[in-house]
Amino acid sequence: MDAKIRIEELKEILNKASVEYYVNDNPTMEDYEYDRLMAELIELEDKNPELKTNDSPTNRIGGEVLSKFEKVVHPNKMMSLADAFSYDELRDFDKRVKSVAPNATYLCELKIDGLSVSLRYENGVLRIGATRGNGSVGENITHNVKTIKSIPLKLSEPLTLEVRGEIFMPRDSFIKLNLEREENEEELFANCRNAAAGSVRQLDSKVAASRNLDAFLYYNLDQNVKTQEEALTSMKKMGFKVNPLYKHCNTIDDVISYIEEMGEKRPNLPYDIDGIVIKVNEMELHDIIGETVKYPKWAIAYKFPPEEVKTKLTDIVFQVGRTGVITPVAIFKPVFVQGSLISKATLHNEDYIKEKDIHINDTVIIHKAGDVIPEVVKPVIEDRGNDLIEFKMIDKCPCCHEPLVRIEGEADYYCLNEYCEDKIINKIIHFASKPAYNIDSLGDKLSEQLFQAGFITDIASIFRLKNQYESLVVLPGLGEKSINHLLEAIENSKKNNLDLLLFGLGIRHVGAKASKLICKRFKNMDGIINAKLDELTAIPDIGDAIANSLYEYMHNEKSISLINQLKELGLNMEYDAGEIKENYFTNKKCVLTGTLSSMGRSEAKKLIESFGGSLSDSVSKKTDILILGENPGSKYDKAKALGIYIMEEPEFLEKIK
Ligand code: 1X8
Repeated sequence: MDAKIRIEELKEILNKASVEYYVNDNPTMEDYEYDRLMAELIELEDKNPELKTNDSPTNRIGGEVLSKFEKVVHPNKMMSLADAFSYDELRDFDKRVKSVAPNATYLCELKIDGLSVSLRYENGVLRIGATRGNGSVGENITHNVKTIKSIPLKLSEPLTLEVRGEIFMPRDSFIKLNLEREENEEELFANCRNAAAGSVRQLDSKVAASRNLDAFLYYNLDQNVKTQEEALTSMKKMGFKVNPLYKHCNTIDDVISYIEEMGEKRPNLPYDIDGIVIKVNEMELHDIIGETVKYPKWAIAYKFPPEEVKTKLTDIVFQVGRTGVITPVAIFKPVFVQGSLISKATLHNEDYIKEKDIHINDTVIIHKAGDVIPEVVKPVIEDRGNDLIEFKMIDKCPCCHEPLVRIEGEADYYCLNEYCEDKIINKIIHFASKPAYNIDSLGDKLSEQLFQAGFITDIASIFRLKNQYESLVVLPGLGEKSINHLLEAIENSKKNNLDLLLFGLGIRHVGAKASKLICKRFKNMDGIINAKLDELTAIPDIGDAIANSLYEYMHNEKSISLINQLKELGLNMEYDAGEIKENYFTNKKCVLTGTLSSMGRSEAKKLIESFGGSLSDSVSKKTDILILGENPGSKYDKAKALGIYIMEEPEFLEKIK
């Protein structure tokens, strides 16, 4: 048979089977048969490359590698939505709508927590997939969009149109991905949204193809339809995946009932949602109601309050930190909270547990503080059974069994045994970690393995590993390649700036920020060793606790011996302050939420710091600027509530020049 005819035939069969499988949840073909036909198509296209077209399902496999993302100008601006955080705000929205369009009704849809995408089809063939970017200009991610199996590469009719929707990663794919990353000691994604965004922003489409992304479509910009509901049903007919949980509501009270109902469904959905989108259903009213520069006035996003989930607290265990501090940790039945599966949370100390009246076997409420760190909010008293076990603080170290000591005026218990294994291993892990000495490829698991095998005994021994090459390469799971990689990373790290070393030493109370301030003041390690106590407390933002702890550390024989060994091993002992140029960001405290399209978080941080500003993780009253990326999290809501200046990406790029 003519290759061209067979290719067309295969494309049609495979694309149809894909729609049934991925869009309609209605498999019509055995996997085996699908794979066999796909293999035939790949072979035919390999032999006849001129016959490979944009709509070929072989595009799903990925393989295209770009050197950079191209910009795409959106023919129609991609607006964001105004947010509502309460039912009162929704009722205000309803009043505003009804004042100009008394007959309006609403279409309510789930607000998918992913990233917005615009898809352009020409004559029925997918040509461009683009991110929202700043609304006017996005990035061309067509190569990755084509790997998303529920997005049709070809429509059944030769239509030219733009549709919009949300690319997301289902929760189970996200869990699987993070498990794999954990195994490979790669950085974990914080939630489904970040994982989806990280996958779509890959130059190599094979990566996106391996990530099991999915997409719901919810806007159709080019079909003449009378209502939003009709837009959804017509998109569904064209082969797009449309979320079925939408509802047409005649009144704002109906809208609120729908929100309540979806709020209850939310924890059990297979994907993350962060709210409900409410749109005026009648298209002809959209123009009458109008829009602001940023938002359409005919739609609003109701944002769910931070998710709180109930689970059973099954045990309280104890961890020994690098300073010897003993931390009780709650173990509970694993639950999904705002995009990640969690099974434990710190309980801080004995007083905290007593104050909150937390018992083993309590049902507890869990949420994420600042959107990231899981926290036990409180026990549910009315759910208590007769199996409660009262919490008891231990009096011996769970690792080395030495008696614990509670320091006067402090809530914490400490293990003071400097040979306690857990303490040593956690010191080493902290030293090598990203925010500290940042030794790439010496992750937690490898640190622990090398400690257990006796190769690493303290921080200095990391830099002597190179003398044991022959014994290292035969360790299970390692080998020449990974050992070379590790030793190279260790050698490279020796050039690190002094503040990373000071923080890496793990001196109690001396965090990353304090380390920088101290290094700035004393310039080199000898200056810090010889610093007087009053010179330390004179540094702005360095309090008595930090100063005393540092002073004590620097007057301890063992610490000095460690520092001398590190000096001999060739670690940099000088602080390079970098040249601070002054600009708008000098002395400004910034927080970033969402993803910037022009740079990663660490690059933004470096830039801000080069001008003498700072970038921290959470919003507080002291924050000066919230830098707003794409798909912001709850930091945005908090900043708005605190009246903090919100800076969008174009302004950030302008001011950071
Ligand atoms: C954003 C989203 C919309 C919808 C669902 N999820 C989102 N993240 C929807 O309309 N069903 S609309 C939207 C926007 O306009 N920025």
